Amino acid sequence: MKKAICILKGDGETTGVVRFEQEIDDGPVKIFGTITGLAAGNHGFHIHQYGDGTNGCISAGPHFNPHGKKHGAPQDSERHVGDLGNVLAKNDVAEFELTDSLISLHGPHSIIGRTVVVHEKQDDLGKGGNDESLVTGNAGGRLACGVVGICQ
Ligand SMILES: [Cu+2]
Ligand SMILES: [Zn+2]
Repeated sequence: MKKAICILKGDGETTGVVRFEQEIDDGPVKIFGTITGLAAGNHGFHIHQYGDGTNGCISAGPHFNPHGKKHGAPQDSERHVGDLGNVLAKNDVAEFELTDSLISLHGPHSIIGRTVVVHEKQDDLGKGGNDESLVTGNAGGRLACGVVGICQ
């Protein structure tokens, strides 16, 4: 079993802890955690390319996209590897458990050393009808982020 963890922080109130578990090497990754300080509703949730925080969450760069695809929903074949969809907040808090079969904790799709970002707005999953939708899902600002680290 491989495990990883990410602590989310930003300029505002938003903080969180996200855990990743991969039972078998090329198997699905379970993603679960809690993020607080979020307005009620959906918030875009992605793996961004770089683990660079020199200029806050902005230096994490674009969505992790090793195959040069367009932005999409987690269940789409046309998606960035880093596209994990949305997390839903109720009463300031998002508690979630997702499973993804494209990200990995090793190999070419490894997210270790890359950045998790939670966004201000809902990710439209590439269905927004404009160019930006196919790049970022129109998810808006970056509320909090953190680098994915190896966990015991
Ligand atoms: Cu993002
Ligand atoms: Zn994307």
